[in-house]
Amino acid sequence: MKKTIFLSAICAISLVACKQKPVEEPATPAEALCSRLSAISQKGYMFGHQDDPFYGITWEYEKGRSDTKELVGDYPAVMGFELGGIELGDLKNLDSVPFNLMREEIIAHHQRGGIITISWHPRNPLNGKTSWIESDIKEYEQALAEGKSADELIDPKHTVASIIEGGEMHDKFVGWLGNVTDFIGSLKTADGEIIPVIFRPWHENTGNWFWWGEANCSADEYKSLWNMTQDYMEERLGGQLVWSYSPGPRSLEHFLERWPGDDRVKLIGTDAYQYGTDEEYMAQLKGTMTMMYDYAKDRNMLIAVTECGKHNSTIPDWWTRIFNASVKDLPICYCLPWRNYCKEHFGPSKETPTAEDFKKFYELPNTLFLNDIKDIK
Ligand code: BMA
Repeated sequence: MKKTIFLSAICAISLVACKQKPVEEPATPAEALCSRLSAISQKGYMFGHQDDPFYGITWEYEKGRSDTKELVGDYPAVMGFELGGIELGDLKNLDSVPFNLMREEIIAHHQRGGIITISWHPRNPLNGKTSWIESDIKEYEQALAEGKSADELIDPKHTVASIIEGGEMHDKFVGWLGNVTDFIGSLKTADGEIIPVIFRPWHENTGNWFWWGEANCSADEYKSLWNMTQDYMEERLGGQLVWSYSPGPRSLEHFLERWPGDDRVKLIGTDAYQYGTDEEYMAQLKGTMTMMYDYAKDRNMLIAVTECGKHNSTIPDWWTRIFNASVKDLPICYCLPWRNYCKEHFGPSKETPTAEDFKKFYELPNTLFLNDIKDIK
């Protein structure tokens, strides 16, 4: 159902932010996507969903299916895809999604007028394990405690240092970047149109669970990692990517500690999952997004809730009372609940206790699904 256009205080805020950009023809697909995102954020925020076309709570790989569409009759406006595994040339990602199918679904979503965002949970180039480092650190510390010498062991916290310029894994890692770049570079329609992508590497870096997390590398090492990734990919993909940075900062100072730089990021966001009480989550989400908006608004940057959700939520009105209430007054351009699969879910589905509330969320004038945005250029 087409929704009425939402004009309220947030539009006024967005219009002010938007005015700063001189009206000129966007030169690259990424610039065109940025101006599209900013036009969309004047109408409301897009609903997105990770891995939406591949599987849901009760099904897998059935062409055309989508938990979102089956509940409300429309696709998410944004779809999120994950590249973990591509670095080694795997045929399927870490969640078993075949990369060839991923490419097909990305092209299909682009052609129906939707927007694509990509995350990457690469393996650890130093010890061959996963992005998640906590158990590697425990094992390492235990081995030291048992009397093993540090020389015989691999210190997992050395990972970032090992891959930046001068590190022993640098060349290997550049090869990994090559595989990521080749995949994203292959995202084109049959007539050669380049598909722009919101790319969100090295996310949640204010946490310690990934090898690029803040306890596992210095701020300078993190920034070198970001710059190396961005410079390599920009040189080869030339304006296909909208660079998105998504930490979970406690304050502006904390946010700025590892900030790659105003010239390096176009979209700022946070990954916001509810673990605590409703009130805590709402205050934290609103507070973080307000802080990010304060930073973004004078710099012609966009803001989004780059991942979100409540794990297997049984709070019946989570979407309207908790999520929408926290972000509705801010000009975020999208939110991206994480994936639904048989073991856990964060997104909507007719099988969940939040299904009826999601239908209300869909009807809100400020929530945008594919049909609401497909014609906004
Ligand atoms: C995480 C979890 C994992 C998954 C990863 C990458 O947050 O959903 O199961 O492998 O994202 O998609």
